[in-house]
Amino acid sequence: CVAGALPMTSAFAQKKIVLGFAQVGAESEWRTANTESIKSAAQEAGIDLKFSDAQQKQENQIKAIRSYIAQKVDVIAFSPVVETGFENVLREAKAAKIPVVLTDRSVKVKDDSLYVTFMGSDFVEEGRKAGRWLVENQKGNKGPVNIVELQGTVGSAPAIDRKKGFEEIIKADPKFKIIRSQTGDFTRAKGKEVMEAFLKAEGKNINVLFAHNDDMAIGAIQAIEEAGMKPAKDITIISIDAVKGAFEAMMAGKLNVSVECSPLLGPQLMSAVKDIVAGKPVPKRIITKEGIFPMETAKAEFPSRKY
Ligand code: GYE
Repeated sequence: CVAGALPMTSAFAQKKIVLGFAQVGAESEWRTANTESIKSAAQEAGIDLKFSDAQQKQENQIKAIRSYIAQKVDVIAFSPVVETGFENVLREAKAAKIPVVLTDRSVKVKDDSLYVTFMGSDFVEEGRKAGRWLVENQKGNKGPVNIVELQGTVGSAPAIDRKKGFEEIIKADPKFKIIRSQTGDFTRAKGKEVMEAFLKAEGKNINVLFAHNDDMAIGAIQAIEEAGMKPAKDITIISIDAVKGAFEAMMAGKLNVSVECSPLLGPQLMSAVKDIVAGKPVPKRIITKEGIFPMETAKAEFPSRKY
């Protein structure tokens, strides 16, 4: 011990901040990277993290949040599976004076004092980016351009908003037609299954696949190959997230483009949690910055990808 310095005994050491985090599940590569980012950032920040996985079920998530309230954690953070139905549990947290941070996905509530901040991507803009890429890609093609859509989890912010942004752009030209649209719940298995059904019903009619995430696109690629067609050639494929699996598919010439959605929210979550506990103001909305990666850029970008 340096002379004069106080030893860090428990009496002097600062109490660790306790953060309860209610995760959506482990449905995708994106989610795995998000969980990893949160866990490692908590460790680095010296925050005591209580972590739960809701397996994509809202009821599990509500249960987890209630248990964090009962444990009197300092801050609760969660990524809401769906947009609606969280009002009651958010009111309970507020009554217990536990601040709530939304990460990744948002909720629809009338009273926005029920959470401190929402940090995450602009999903509508991601949908628009996907749409703009398609419009540019199909320039000079008279059409019709028949699109099938694999939606994310029903009622989730990214599924609702990505659809909205994409439609907003493509509706400017009537040659674009969404001929089938169904949920694949953001998973590879479901993406494959639903694409098989699309192929059975529409076959060679399908010109474009818009998948709300890379995992569903990767599942669909398998279905397309098994149907004897060439992904990214016979069917143009657009997806969202830009996870490593998507880069691999692009480098293999099987996926045309992926719009970036960063899951690396851990560091900014921990810094917001510290600010909140210290009583510092935090902005109500923290937007993640992201780009778009067409197939041609995949090889050059791949080595620097972090998820
Ligand atoms: O795009 C998808 C994941 O909420 C942004 O959830 C997230 C989405 C992501 O399962 O892969």
